[in-house]
Amino acid sequence: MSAEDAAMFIQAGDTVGMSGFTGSGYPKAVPTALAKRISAEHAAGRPMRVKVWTGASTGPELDGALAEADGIELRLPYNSDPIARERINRGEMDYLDMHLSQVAPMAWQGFLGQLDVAVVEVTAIRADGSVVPSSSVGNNKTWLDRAKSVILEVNRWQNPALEGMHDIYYGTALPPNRVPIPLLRPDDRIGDPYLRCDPDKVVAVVETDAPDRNLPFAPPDASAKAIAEHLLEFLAHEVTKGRLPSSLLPIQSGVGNIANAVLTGLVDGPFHDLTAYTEVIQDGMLDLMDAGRLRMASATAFSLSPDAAKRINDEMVRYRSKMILRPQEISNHPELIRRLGCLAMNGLIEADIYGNVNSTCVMGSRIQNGIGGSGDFARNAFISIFMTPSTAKGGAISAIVPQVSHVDHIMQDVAVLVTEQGLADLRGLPPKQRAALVIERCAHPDYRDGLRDYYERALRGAYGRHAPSLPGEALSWHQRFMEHGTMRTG
Ligand code: 0RQ
Repeated sequence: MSAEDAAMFIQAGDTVGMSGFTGSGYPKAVPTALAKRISAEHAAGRPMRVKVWTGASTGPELDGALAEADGIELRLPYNSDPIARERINRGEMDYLDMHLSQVAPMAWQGFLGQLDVAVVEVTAIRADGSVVPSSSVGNNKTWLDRAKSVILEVNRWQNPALEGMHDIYYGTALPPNRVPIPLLRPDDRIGDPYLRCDPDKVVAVVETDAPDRNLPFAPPDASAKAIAEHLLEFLAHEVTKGRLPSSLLPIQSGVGNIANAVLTGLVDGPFHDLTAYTEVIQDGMLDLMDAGRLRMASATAFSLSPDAAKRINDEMVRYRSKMILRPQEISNHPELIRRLGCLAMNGLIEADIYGNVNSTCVMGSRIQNGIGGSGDFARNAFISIFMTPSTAKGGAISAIVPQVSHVDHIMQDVAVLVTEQGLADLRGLPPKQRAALVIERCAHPDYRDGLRDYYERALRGAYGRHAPSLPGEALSWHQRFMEHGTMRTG
C-alpha cells in the first residue's frame, strides 16, 4: 500500500520502533508520510506526537522530517540529526541517551513501555514470512518481536546480494535464564541470516526505491593525520612489546572523521590480517579490505559515504563474504567485547586532566549526539582509546580541561588519550601521574600553561590530594566560554 495509507496505522501517542542505524537501513517513506500527517493534524489544531525508538541515528527522512513537524515526544537511544538536536536542546523534545547494547534488553524488561508499531526496512520478504535484513540490523529483531503491529518497507535500492550477510542471534534472554553467547571469534556465525516476523502482525507492506543517506567523510586534515600517526606508533610499540599480536586484536572504530582517518592510516601501517568487531563499517574499512589488510569485519550497520555505498553495492558479492551484520545487542555486547579483547577507538567532546571523558554534552548541557556504543566498548575493551583534536571551534575551546563538564567515561575506562599533540598512555597510572602526562602530551600549547597553573594550585590547595581539584574553579573555563565565546584568558 502507499506510505500515506501505512502511516494511518500509527496513532497519536504511539510508540514506534523504527529500523535504522546511522544513515543505513532506516525506513524512508512511512516516516515522511507520518510527518506530513502530523503537520496536517497540527494545522487542524489536533496535537499529535509519537515516541520514536531506533537502532541509532537515522536519516533526514526520519528524524529530520518528524522533528521538523514537531512530531516526536521522546526519542531514544541516539540522535545526530541537527533539527532533532535543536529541539532537544530547546527543551521541546525528550531524549533518552542510552548505551546501545542495553536498548533491546531494556525493551524486553518492559519499563520503556509497550511498543505499538514497528516500521522496518527490509531487502525482501520470504515465502515463510521471514525477512531479509537491510543495510543495518540495529534493534530490528526486538522491534519485530515486541511490536503489536508491523509495517515493512521493502527497499529495491538495497542490493539483493545482502541476503546471507546477516547473522541474527536468537539466544538472548533475561536473567536468570541467560547463557553464554557462543561467539569466540569475530567471524563466528551463531544465528540465522533472516529476521523472524509473524505474518499475522504485518499490517502494511510499502515498496520503496531510495538510497541510504550518509554524509561524506571529510578528507583527513593535518590534525586527523597526526592523531592517526600517534596511534599507529603506539600500536606498533605494543606489538614490539609482545602485548598485542601483529594482526592486532579486533578493532572497534567510533563515528566521525577522526575515527575514519585512523582506519585510512592503517592502510599504510605494518599490520596484516586485521579484523574488526565494531558497530559500523565505514569507508576506511572498505579501504583496508581493498588493500588486503582487513580480513573481515563484524558490525551492526554500514555507515558509508555515498561513494562508498555505491562501491559496496556494485561489488556486494565480493564484500559479502568478509562482512557480518548482527543485532546491536550482539555487536556491542560487553561479554563479547571483553572476550574478544577489542581495541576501542572513539571520539570525544572533552577530556579532563585525569582522563575522564565527556562524549555527549557540550558545556555540560547541550547534547551533541549521544553516548552511542562508546560506553559499551570503552569499559570492556582490551585497550580503550579516546582521540580528539586538542581544540574545538577554531581554538576557542580546549578539549583538555581542568574538569569535564559532564562525564560519560570515568578515568578507569580510559586507557589512552590521543590528540594531534601526542599520546598519553594512562594504563596503570594513579591520578596525579595521569594529570602530568595528559597536560604535557595532549593539551594544546595555548592552553598548557593554564592547565599547569590550575593543577599546581590544586596540588597545593585541594581538599584532598588523591585527584586534586578546586571545585570553585574547575568549570570556570566553560563559564568563560559561555560568557565570552572563548576559554582563553586575556
Ligand atoms: O561541531 O560540526 O557544529 O562544528 O562537535 O566534532 O571534531 O567533527 O569530531 O566527528 O569525531 O565527533 C564526540 C561528537 C566527536 C563523536 C563526537 C563539536 C565540533 C563539531 C563534532 P560542529 P568533530 P567527530 C560508536 C561510538 C559519541 C558516540 C560514540 C560522538 C562536533 O565522536 O558522537 O562514540 N561520540 N559512538 O565543533 C564544543 C568541544 C567540542 C565541540 C567537539 N570540546 N566543545 N564543541 N565539538 N568538541 C558509534 C555509534 O555509536 C554509532
